[in-house]
Amino acid sequence: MSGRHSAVRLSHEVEAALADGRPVVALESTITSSFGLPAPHNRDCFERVDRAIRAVGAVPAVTGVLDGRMIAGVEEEEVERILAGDWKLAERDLPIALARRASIGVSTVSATVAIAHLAGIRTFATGGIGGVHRGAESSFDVSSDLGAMARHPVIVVSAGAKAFLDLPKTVEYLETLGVPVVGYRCSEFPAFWSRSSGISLPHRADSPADIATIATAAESSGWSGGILVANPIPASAEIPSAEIAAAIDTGLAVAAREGAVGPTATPRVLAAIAEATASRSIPANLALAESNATLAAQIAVELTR
Ligand code: PSU
Ligand code: MN
Repeated sequence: MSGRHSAVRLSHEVEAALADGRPVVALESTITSSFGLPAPHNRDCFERVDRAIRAVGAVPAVTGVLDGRMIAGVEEEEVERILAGDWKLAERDLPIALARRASIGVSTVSATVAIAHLAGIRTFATGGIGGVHRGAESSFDVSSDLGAMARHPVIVVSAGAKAFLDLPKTVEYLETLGVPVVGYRCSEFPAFWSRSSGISLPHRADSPADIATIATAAESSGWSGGILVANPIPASAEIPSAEIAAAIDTGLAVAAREGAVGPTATPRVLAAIAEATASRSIPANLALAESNATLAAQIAVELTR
């Protein structure tokens, strides 16, 4: 079992799919760890996303670090370990996790695009990307997800960025980095739990085939980085922005009071928002992750045509 780059261990299923040129969708493992969702919702998310990708005819490739190696795809008996991962790995943490032969590490968006790139996987489904945090003008807290998307040629399908971030600054920063952002059947940057943010996007695509064509054109234009596809949460699962706004304020206040900074900030705010919405934020999170998985799989299928 060795990837196109032997640094990445592929599951048997992912290895066979890549060798045959069949569609594969990378997944991050932070969202399905306790950093992203409380048990048992993390397992539920894992299973729903897995099923959604297979239903379209693609193969899911969960990324992370296992027994000192980067992985893309898990074997059946490894699922429990990846769900229980307790080291959140951004791209810059991968060298340390490998050097220390970490038993288990879960990948954020930045680590996932790095691993997918090495493994030759072009499409990735997540929930929401990390971005520019509110107050970044003093804290300088800007997720490494943004820079990683500019460096790795992977199509990232997300429901925008989590609305507790500074969404206008996140969109500006993506422009600065030169990352193409395409709204899927929408003209506004989605706000994770809500479909709209009031921030207009310059480009939209109305079919998976259109996105695949844009990705191919990006390559021929010499762009060596990725593309962000912004796919709004399904309307049936949406939480109105006025309602989620209050929960976000509470969540940010809790995280600030507890001094949650750096990699602990995002998990703490997510958990506090879940509390503040009496867990209503969780089914919304699962629905958007599933919807992103379906779209990513459809794009992956188009890319293999
Ligand atoms: N979105 C979620 N849950 C999560 C994350 C995003 O709904 O757990 C994770 C992703 O792995 C993302 C990371 O890459 O948070 C960003 O963390 P930070 O803000 O520390 O860069
Ligand atoms: Mn950060």
